[in-house]
Parts: sequence; C-alpha cells; structure tokens
Amino acid sequence: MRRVLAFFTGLVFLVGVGSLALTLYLWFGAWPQEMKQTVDHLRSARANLGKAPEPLLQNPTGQAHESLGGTWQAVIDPFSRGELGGLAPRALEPKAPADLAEFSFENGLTLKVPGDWNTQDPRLVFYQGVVWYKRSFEHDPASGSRTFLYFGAANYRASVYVNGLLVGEHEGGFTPFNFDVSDQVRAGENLLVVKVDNRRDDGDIPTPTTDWHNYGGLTRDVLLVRVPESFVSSYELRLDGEPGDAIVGFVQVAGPSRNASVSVEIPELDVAVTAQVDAEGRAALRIPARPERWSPEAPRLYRVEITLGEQRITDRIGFRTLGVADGEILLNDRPVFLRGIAIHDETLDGGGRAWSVAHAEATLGLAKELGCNFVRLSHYPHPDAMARVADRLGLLVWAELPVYWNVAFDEDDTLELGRRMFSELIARDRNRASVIFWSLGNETPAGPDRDRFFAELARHVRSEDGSRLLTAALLTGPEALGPFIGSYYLPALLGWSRSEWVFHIDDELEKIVDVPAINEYFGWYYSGGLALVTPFSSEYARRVMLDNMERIRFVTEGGKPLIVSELGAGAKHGLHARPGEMRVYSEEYQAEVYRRQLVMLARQDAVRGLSPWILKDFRAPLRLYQGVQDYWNRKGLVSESGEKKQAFDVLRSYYGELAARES
Ligand code: GCB
Repeated sequence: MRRVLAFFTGLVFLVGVGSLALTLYLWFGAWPQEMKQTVDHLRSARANLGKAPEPLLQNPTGQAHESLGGTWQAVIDPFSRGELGGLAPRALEPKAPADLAEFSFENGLTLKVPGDWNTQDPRLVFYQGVVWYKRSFEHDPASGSRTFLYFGAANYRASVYVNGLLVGEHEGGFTPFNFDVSDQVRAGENLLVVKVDNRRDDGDIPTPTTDWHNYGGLTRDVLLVRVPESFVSSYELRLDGEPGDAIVGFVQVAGPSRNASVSVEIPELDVAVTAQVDAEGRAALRIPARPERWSPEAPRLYRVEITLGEQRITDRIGFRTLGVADGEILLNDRPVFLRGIAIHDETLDGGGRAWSVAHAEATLGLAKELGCNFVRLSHYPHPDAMARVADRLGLLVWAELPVYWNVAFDEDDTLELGRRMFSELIARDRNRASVIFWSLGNETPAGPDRDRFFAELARHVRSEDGSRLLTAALLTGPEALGPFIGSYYLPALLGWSRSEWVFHIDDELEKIVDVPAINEYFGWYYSGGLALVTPFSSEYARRVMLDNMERIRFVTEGGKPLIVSELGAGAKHGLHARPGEMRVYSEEYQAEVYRRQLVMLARQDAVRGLSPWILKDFRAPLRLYQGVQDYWNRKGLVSESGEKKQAFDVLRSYYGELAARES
C-alpha cells in the first residue's frame, strides 16, 4: 500500500514539475517560434473574442497619422473557414513545400482599401459572407507613445488581428472604431489581418432586408495613429446659444496624466487659452468670443488648434446656433426652410461606395447645383468627408442611423447596439456645424416596443449631444393611408372629390423627436397599389391623384415643424413617354409627379423643408424589373452614372424660386 502511495506521489510530482517546465519553456524557452505564435494566438482569441474597441479618437486625420489604404491581399471565405479550429488564418498557410495547406493569401485576389468588395470582382457583386484582408506595414513604436489602428468603417462585422493576435471586434457597418494596438505592434514589419463579414441577422441594425445594396468590406480608410501616453481623445467647440457671445465645449484627455494642461487656439479670433484637466481628464471650456456665424449663405470656418505635449490637432470649425420655436426651425435665431435632397453613399460615376473628399465634393456639388441648402444622408452614417465638405459648401445635414423598417425593438442587445452606433457617430461629427439633425430611424412600424426603443435611444442621444435636433422619418403606413384613401381618394375615383384631402399624421414618435418627418409617395406607389385591388385602371387612378394632389393637407399633432423626408417617382434615364401618355418609369412621368408634389407642398402650413427621394439612382437588389430597374432603384434625379433626368430641372427651378424669394 505504501509503495502504491509513493508511486502516485512521485507521479503527481513529476507531472507538476513537467507542467511547470513546459510552461516556462513556452514563455521563455526556445520552443519553436511557430508553436509559440499559435499558443499566443489561441490565448488572444480567447481573451479578445468580442472585445469592443477603445473610445473613439476624434479627428484622427487632423493629427499625425498614416493611411494604410492601398492594395491589400484578400481571400473570399464563403463558409467562414479561415479560423479553422480557432487558428488565425496565417497559421494554415504553407511555410514549407511539405506543409499541409488549406489557406493562402498569396497568388490570389487583391482588393483596394478603402472600397467595397462588390465592385472590385465579378464574384463579389451580390456576395454576402466573409472576406479576409491582409497587408503588412512598417512601424517604429517610439517610447512614451501609443499606437491606434483606426477604421473609418467595415461592413458589417470586423475582427482585427495584429501579428497573429486578435485585438478586438466591431459590429456596425457605417461608424468608425479604433483599437489601441500598442501591445501588439513591434518595431519593423507588422502584419495586419482583418476578417470582414457583411451578413446580418434580425437582431442587427439594419436587418438583412433593405432597399439598398449591402456593400461589404473595408469601405473607408484604415489609419495608424500615434499619440503620446496621455492624449486628447475628444473635444467639442460650439457657439453658446444664449446670448451667443462665447464658445463653449470641452477637451477630454485619456491616459495616465491627471494634471495635463491643454491649449486651445483660434488664431482668427485671437483666442489662445490654456486649460487644466480635472480628475476625470476633462477640461470644460467657456471662451468669450463673437465669431462670424456659419450659415449656408456664408459657411465661415475657423482654424482651431489643440495642443497637448507633442500631440497637435488641427480642425476647421463653424459656429452657429440651432433651435425650434413656434413651428419653425431656427438657424442663428432665424427661421430656415430646408431645400433638400436625399442621398445614398455611392459614387456619382457608376455606383460603389463613396469614401473620399473628392467623392463628397462631386456629390454635394451636384446638390448645390440643384439649389439645395440641405441634404438628407440616408439611411446610415455617411463617410466623415461628407459632413466636412458640407461644412465647407454650406449645406445643412441630416445624419441617420440605419434603424430601418423593422428591427428587433424588443431586444435589449439591439437597443445597446443602437446606442453605441450613435455614440460613435456623435464622437466623429460633433464639431460639424453642418450637422443639424440626428435621425433615429426610417419608416418604423408603430407599437409599444418601438416607442420604448426610440424613447431610450433619444434619451441617449440627448445625453451625448444636447445641441442638435432629433428627427425620424415616420412610416405613412395603413393607419394614415387607410382613412385617407377611404375618405378622399376612393370617393374621387367615383367622381366626387372633396375640396380638401386631409392626411392625418398621428404617431407616438412625433412626441419623441423635435422635428418629425414623413415619407410620402403620392403619385407613385399608392395609385399603383390601389389599381391592383379595385376595378379602376392604373392610368385613371394616377390621373385622379395627380389632378387632386394640391387638395392634400397634412395635419400633425403638436405644432412641430414638419419635414417631407421622401417623395418621388421612378424613371429610367432616356425612357420617354409619348405626348399625353401616362407611362411610369418615363422621365416625363417622374417630372410630372414632381411638379404636382411641389404645388401641393408649397401649400402646407407645417412643412419646413423637404428632401425628395433621391439624388442619384442607387444599387438595390430589391428592384427586379429587368430592362428598367436591373437592380437599381430608379428614383434618382440623375442616373447611376450621373446623367440628369427631366425632374432634376423641375426641382432646380423650384429651389431657385424659393431661394430668390428668401433673399
Ligand atoms: C422608402 C424608403 C426608401 C426606399 C424608397 C423607395 O420609403 O424609405 O429606403 O428606397 O421608399 O424607393 O421605395
């Protein structure tokens, strides 16, 4: 018995010593490098799976940074097999001729970053799944500094690996995120691998079905940003509304230093102040100043410089006030009427995701040509270049979260995701004078879960930024349309039209936002739909609607200013109707719908702006009418490659008249 005991004691001792030796060997010993890398990778994968990004660095391009844009190697991975057994894909790549190989970045696809993958390879046009990206970069981590990897956007989920180690993951296809990779980068060559998956499910924002294309990939720039150990992570400068003689805001410092002093300079205003941060790293600012106010007519921007030690951030900021009172939207205390247009994030020259300053200048330049002072950047956050260029050109901006149609309003995780997306968007754009609206969502079906969801989301947005107006595009669904059709449209089809057609908008969401908005398609959808379920021909139904359109009156609750955030009709560029012919998808019919709509809208008391749908034809896999749509939504005022349709001029002359009347 004693022998057995001694044997087992010895065995336990040996196993213990053996494990200790093995652990020491793995950590410090000459264990084959490959094996150690694999173990490190597995550790990082366990530790950092789902690890959220660090708080967003504000204005990375306004400080020392390097773009990692260019040509990256890529692998299409339809079954998401690249992490076989939890391994980083690089571990599966062959290193010697006899190695078993199931994966390789070499000799394959390359993709441009930034850019969607769909327009870069015919196999990827409608692809929804995983693509792996890889590139290497040189780095020299100076002591006393931290290194961040900043992604402008990756649609929809991204997992980021530096030198084989998972550093974290991000969800959400349109907002920026960054990771502090100081512990993973090394001097010399570094390897960056990113897994991007553009599939979404019902708990996501948005859900899988949308009327726009699910462009995947690293759609915006990837940056390497080096900051000191203690650094300015965010700041805000804006004009104090009352009485408008001070610039207020804050500078937030992150890192170990708790008694840093930051300097803020605005040379054109003779402002040079130094502020001490508090125990939370925050310096509240109130700087007496009377800047010239930013407006669409005079989009004055001031150069701002923020310095902390070796970190120097420059920005160009406009100062204006914003509010609502007595049914008006007030910009610099004066009522403003929004002459707008809705825009999807695609380049003007043939589709594909837009990302650059040049893209933004082309698109917003066209909006200016149309006579706009306002753009609705639908249905998700656009690249930061859009708000920056809008600042310069003098365009007011509606920025939106893709809470589109129906999302999982009853799920806490979905609400949390919405909150985080807004935080990322606000952190990025909080200093843009052009941005006046945060839009909570688009055409969401009413109900208690939805109302609770939006009330929470609105609370969150107001707590992060109380200086802008909240809006949302309401769904003019059956509740509003049913009574309208029954009381006015049907009787008119039967030959008896009432002098006023009341369109009653009644949605709980109106109470939550500051400025409600409606999407309406008089002259397009409703007539076509009605003809399908009544004996009336679609031609007759359309004629009756067009002829009576000016009788329509919107009635809202609460006396808030109202925006018509969508109206429009489809037309294929170059498709024409014969004189007098009622032909949908012709340029003439689209132009006629615009003419009638504009007469009707000019007579609405509550309406303080409009953003017709939409500037340019955009990719939409929902649109299956071959020969006409071919997977494009045709409601653009210009075609997918920028050719103007007749309706462009109709809206341009209307906006021209409005602007002339105002000046
Ligand atoms: C809408 C949606 C928008 C669509 C548009 C259309 O109401 O908000 O996303 O693309 O109608 O063309 O039907």
